[in-house]
Amino acid sequence: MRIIKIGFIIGLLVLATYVAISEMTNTKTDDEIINSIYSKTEIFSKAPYSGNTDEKAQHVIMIGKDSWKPGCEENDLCFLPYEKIIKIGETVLFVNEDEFEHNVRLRGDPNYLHFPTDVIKQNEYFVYKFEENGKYQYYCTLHPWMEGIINVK
Ligand SMILES: [Cu+2]
Repeated sequence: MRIIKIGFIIGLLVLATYVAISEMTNTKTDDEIINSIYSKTEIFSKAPYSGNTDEKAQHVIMIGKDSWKPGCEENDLCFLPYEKIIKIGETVLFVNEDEFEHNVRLRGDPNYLHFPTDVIKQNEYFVYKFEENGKYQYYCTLHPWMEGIINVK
């Protein structure tokens, strides 16, 4: 009887450990997200949207689901993460996970970070390399409540 109880407790512990580990691995790193996107699509050569570089990105910014609706800004969930700290010369991959089109433009700059189009469709990407340090505040012109910061140090 006692052995059965101990066996049951060990079984529960193993299960709890398994659940905890799979929870942890669900949170993907930027590297994992970038590698999985690059393995699915040749974004450098075939992307309808490009930024200012063909280099592989080191960082990801997601355009969050439902950010076309006002309200995402209350919890900084429009661009994810709201603020990203990167180094000079690093490249950011922007991914539109929303079902609506969006764009990315720096405050005080009439140009978009991507071309030739002014919108990024669902599940489309572009890459942008930041060559100079500074705090880059950007937003979506279609949904001006969508804001984010890239802090290049
Ligand atoms: Cu938008």
